[in-house]
This record gives sequence, C-alpha cells and structure tokens, in this order.
Amino acid sequence: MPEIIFKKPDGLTDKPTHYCPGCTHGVAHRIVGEVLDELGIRLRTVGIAPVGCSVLAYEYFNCDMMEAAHGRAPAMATGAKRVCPNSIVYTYQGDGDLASIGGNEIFHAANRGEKITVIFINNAIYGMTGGQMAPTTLPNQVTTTTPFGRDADDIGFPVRMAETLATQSTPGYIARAALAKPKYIIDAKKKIKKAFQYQIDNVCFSFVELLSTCPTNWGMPPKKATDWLVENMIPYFPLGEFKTPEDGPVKISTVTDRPSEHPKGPSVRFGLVHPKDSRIGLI
Ligand SMILES: Cc1ncc(C[n+]2csc(CCOP(=O)(O)OP(=O)(O)O)c2C)c(N)n1
Ligand code: SF4
Ligand SMILES: [Mg+2]
Repeated sequence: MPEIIFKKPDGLTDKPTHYCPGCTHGVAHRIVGEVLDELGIRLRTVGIAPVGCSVLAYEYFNCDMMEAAHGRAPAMATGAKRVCPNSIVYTYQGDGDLASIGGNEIFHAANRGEKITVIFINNAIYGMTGGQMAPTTLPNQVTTTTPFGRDADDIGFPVRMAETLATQSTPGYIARAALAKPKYIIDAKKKIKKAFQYQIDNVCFSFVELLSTCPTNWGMPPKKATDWLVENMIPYFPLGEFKTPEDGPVKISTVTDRPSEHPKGPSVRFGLVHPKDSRIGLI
C-alpha cells in the first residue's frame, strides 16, 4: 500500500469551491480545515457562514454549519455557543460583512468575551458584489465606488479591526496574519490553531484577521495580487498578536507629548499599554 503523505483535510468536504483562481479564501478554508482535524474538534464544531464571496462556506467546511444574515454571524455564534457550551463555534466573515455591515455585532461580541473564534478575511474590498470600497480599502486604492482612489480626507482612513478590538478591556486573543506566501501562511495557521485552542480551553474570545487577496476585483493576476498584499496591506495592517489573555487587562496611559510647536499646541493623547509591554502603545 502506498503511504499517503498529503491529502485534503477531513475538515473540508469534497465539493470544489467556486472561488476565483488565486483567491486566498481557498487558502483560509484549507488551513481552518487542517486545524479542525489536528485539534480533533471537527465533530463538535459549528461554523457560521457569512454573506459575501464565502457565502457558500457551509458547502465546503465539513462540520455543522449555519448561514447568517449579513454581519450577524457573531450574534448567531453567541446563541450557538451559549446553548451548546461544549461545542466549538466559529464565524468566517469578510471585511464588508464584519467591519462594515456587522461592525456593531463584532464589537459587542468581543466586548462580552463570547467564547467563540472569529476568522476575519480582510481583502480590502467588497468582493462578491463587484469590488466596491470596504472599510478596509487602503488610501488611494481604486475600487468601483472610489474610481479616483479612496480619499481618506473625505471618507476616512481604513479601519484596523484587530487593533480596535484589542483596545477592549475584556480579555481575548486578537491577532493578524497574511495569506500571501508560505512563511505568512504557516504563521496564519499557527494563529488560527492558537485561537481555537483558547476556545477549547474555555479561556476567551478569539479573533484572527487574515489579509487576503481578491485578484478579480483588484484587477491583477494572482502572483501580482500576493505581491500587492505584501507591499501595500502589511505596512498599513501590521501582522502580530495584539492581545493575548495572558497579558491581563489593557490599561490606558495618558500623555501630553504633542510638541508645543505643533499647530494645535499641546494636547492630551491616549495610549493603550499592556502590563507586560507596550504592544499597542501607539500614541
Ligand atoms: C444587509 C446587506 N447589505 C448588503 C448586502 C449585499 N452584499 C452581499 S455580499 C456584499 C459584500 C461582501 O463583501 P465582504 O464581506 O468583504 O466579502 P468578500 O466578498 O470580499 O469576501 C454585500 C454588500 C446584503 N446581502 N445584505
Ligand atoms: S471576487 Fe475576489 S474575493 Fe470573491 S472569489 Fe473572486 S477573487 Fe475571491
Ligand atoms: Mg471583502
């Protein structure tokens, strides 16, 4: 008998996905499927699919799945987890879904410390509906609704969801990784595994943001899309762990360090400082 050394994880069904060639939604599915296998949790896992390109995720993940209305996956996950606390519950959501339409839902689920895991696919665009601007669209990025590029002075800067959620005092695991090249994908899988492990151990809310490509709506071939992600998205959305439950509660530190020659004069600014280090001390 030949030895099988590589195969599709049991965490994925046999159904071919509908994703465009080179889209990293498929990579995200693969590593989540592998993690469900490796942690031995597939048969007690409930996934919540979003609206967006991954609307059919319930066809691809080989665990119990439910479909949420746009942005409401954290609310459904909250219900599922509270009714069946021994289940492992995760949501899989895009940036239009999570950061825009469901911004309220994710903010409060994280703040309540729901013991769920959130896989957040940030591809800087509304993929499914034809490439409109998302909250995470980069400054000057051209989309169908920003044909001259996103004008941050007019419509604000991209939202950094991981950093925003990490400011909440409620303990949690909040991390960001990228689906671009093998070294980033290996790191992404480690963070996803860690996020599920915190849930298995009943520790905290866990959230992994995955920088992802949309070659179709970015208008570039897959290789160029991964390069674009590395060159443009990672500088604005830095990778790392922004909060772990071991850090303890986030503290606010207040400083008045704006230089006096600044046109607006000295001002109070706030920084968030963890007891152990100043990981999100960006004031
Ligand atoms: C309440 C609501 N608003 C808008 C839509 C239309 N809609 C469906 S998918 C989508 C964009 C999804 O983008 P994203 O969540 O970023 O997922 P992606 O396709 O990029 O993976 C929108 C606006 C909807 N279905 N429901
Ligand atoms: S439109 Fe973009 S996000 Fe959607 S499947 Fe195609 S490449 Fe992926
Ligand atoms: Mg998107």
